[in-house]
Amino acid sequence: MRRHELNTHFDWKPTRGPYRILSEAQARQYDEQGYFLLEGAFTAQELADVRAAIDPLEEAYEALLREKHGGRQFINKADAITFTVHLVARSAALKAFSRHRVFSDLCHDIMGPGARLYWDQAVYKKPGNPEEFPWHQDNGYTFMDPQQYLTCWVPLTDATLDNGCPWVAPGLHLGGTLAHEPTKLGLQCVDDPPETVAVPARAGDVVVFSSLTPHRTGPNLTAETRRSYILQYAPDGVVAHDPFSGETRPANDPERQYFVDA
Ligand SMILES: O=C(O)CCC(=O)C(=O)O
Repeated sequence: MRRHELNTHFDWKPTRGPYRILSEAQARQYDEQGYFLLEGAFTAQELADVRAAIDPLEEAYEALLREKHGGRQFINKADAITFTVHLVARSAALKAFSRHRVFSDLCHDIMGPGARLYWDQAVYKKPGNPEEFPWHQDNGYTFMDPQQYLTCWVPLTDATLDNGCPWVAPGLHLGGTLAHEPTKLGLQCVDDPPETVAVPARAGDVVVFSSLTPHRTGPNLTAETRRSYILQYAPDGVVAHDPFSGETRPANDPERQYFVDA
């Protein structure tokens, strides 16, 4: 494991109470291990509405992937895994969901006031996909400064060991962003972490982790699609380093990078 070249200095910024939604134990786990599972955050109706908004957009994206890109584009692969991005800009229901009290409270507790939505994407892992999605930190894809932001991995169907639930490598967030190498399945920062934990989660839960927590998901060996919606939040003023051009830009697009607190 090596540091990312832009990670020249890093100090973990711990959560600070009083908390709106985190228990003391969850706050400690987030700070020490880089993740926790928030159980029962959403109702079945809320999830059904989110899924009804996402499914047609994902289906249209996969059709486009087949027609225009021969079934492959970057880390997307038709019939295996799709990443359908920036859905809040196309769905009022998803925009409202991204500002749900659960998320604004998590942002408040973990980053303080004034957080913005940074990124949203649905990740659908298709039936019988034998491939993992490799170990990475979210900050390894686009380097954000400050490096610490929040990822909420929301299972829309139960995420299990058999269908590709997340795994995390606790503790490695404390060193900041690691160097990532390309593989045929995605960027990878570590091949075989010293400690790993599977985080199966039910529809309605949120797997909450840092942009610096290495994570992977396993194969989907079942006959059903594993559906997740990933929402990421960052402090106002965060700057994105474009990995291709090296240019920097603020993450404040009014269409999809708005403040989440009411
Ligand atoms: O949900 C997945 O299967 C992998 C997605 C992921 O880890 C990510 O988008 O950072």
